[in-house]
Amino acid sequence: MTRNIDMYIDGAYTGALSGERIDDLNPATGEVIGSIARGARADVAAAVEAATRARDAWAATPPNARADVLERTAALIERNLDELAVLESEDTGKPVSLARSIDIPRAVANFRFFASAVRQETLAAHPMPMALNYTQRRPLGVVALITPWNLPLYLMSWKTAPALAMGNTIVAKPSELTPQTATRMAELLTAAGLPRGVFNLVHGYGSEVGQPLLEHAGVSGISFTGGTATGAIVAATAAPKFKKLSLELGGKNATIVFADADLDAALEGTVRAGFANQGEICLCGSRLLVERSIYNDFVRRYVERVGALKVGPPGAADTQVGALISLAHRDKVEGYLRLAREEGGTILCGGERPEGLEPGYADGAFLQPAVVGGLSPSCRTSTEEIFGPVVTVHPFDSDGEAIRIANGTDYGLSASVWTRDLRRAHRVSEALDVGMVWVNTWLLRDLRVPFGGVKNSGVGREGGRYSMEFFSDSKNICVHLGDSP
Ligand code: TXE
Repeated sequence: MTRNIDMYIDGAYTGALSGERIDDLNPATGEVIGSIARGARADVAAAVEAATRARDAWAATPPNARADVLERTAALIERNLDELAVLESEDTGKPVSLARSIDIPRAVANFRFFASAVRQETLAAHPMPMALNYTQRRPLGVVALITPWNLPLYLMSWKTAPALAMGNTIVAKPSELTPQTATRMAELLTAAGLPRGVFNLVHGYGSEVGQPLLEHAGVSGISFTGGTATGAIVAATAAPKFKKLSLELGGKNATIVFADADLDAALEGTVRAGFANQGEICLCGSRLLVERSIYNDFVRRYVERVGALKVGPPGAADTQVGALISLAHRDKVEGYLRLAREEGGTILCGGERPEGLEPGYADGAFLQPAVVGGLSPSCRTSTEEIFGPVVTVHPFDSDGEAIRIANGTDYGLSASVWTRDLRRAHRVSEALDVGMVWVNTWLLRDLRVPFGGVKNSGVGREGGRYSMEFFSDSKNICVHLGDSP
């Protein structure tokens, strides 16, 4: 029984004007679980028109009233956590347990955080001897939110909450591979009291729906998360039209383990960093750099732990690694494992399609997590984003060498550093060309901090006041206070 996954425009679900639809596949079983409205340019136009009609009234809604809607949305997402976790897992192949513990709770947190942030928002004043300057913040207007398939509700809510908090209206486009939770979120926003037309959702392929959305003159700002290649298309389309743009793109993040680290903690943290969400997180530590004096022993223990990760049906409680997002993506990852061998690497564990999965999962996009040794840090396998359960391991002999290897890719998103020497931790962290560094941990998130990367990992920052500033324009008003003009 496949369900209709429709677009949400002007407060109502709707199919595409063309009547065309796309299959929504469950990557763990290969089954068609839904029929997605295949939007196109005309549907984007209808969505932007609805957002434009709703724009001024929502902008004029007092921040506390906007915050109330966000808080009610958070409560509704929390109340529907189990259902949303299953939908998320069906679309992505990730373990239900991961969606229940990370993806959906983080969506709740995103809405709560920005509800609180907008209630507390303060604006600047700059007094002069004969004048007073004060800063106002105004919404951008209609914004486009375009999100990827790896953390669907987590990232859609991360953009939707601040955009609404700052008074914008929205046309959102989730990945065509993972449409379900964003579609359900639209309904929950309405149930929370969001007026019709403030949040609109279009489904379809990037080239058929995403591109027209970028091009639409009624869209003032674009927040995009996805691949670097697509990010370049988004930038090339938006820049000449002077639309405000935030780009969160790919990564090839280094995890650096020094000999003096708490190695048990480092083992735990680096396995999670490498393979959480099947390695399909832009922040995953896909390059493991280990100080030579402990390299053999640490890598032996690491390979043992990775080899023991339970790959299985997403619904099983003990599954740690679910299915990749699609068979095509698994092919891409397997292609990189072939390249790894061609480049002189040795597969130390994993990289095979698991045998003996329960009936119904034999056609799923499963792959055993792989660790690859013996590669040059500068080869393609070690420097290109694979975005799957593959980690390359590399020895280093000095802080300087570790920094050079870590900085030796076109990406610059994040890194983690494991050491007990905090002077070294600060020194190495400052030397890494990335947007975010974790020391003796990974993916510990405070929603106030700036999130984003450098180089091919993107432009701009989201999170806390960075999101609020992105989703608004500031205006300075200078008032002369003297008698004489
Ligand atoms: O991203 P895409 P996907 C990386 C990772 C992954 C690659 C592809 O390398 O393999 O991106 O993942 C829409 N105009 N990351 O397919 O293709 C598309 O429909 C407008 C890192 O998710 O970039 C989808 O909704 N929109 C990333 C969104 O863009 C377009 C997390 C992302 O699609 C478009 C996920 C166009 N021309 C993947 N073409 C991270 N940094 O978190 C596509 N889209």
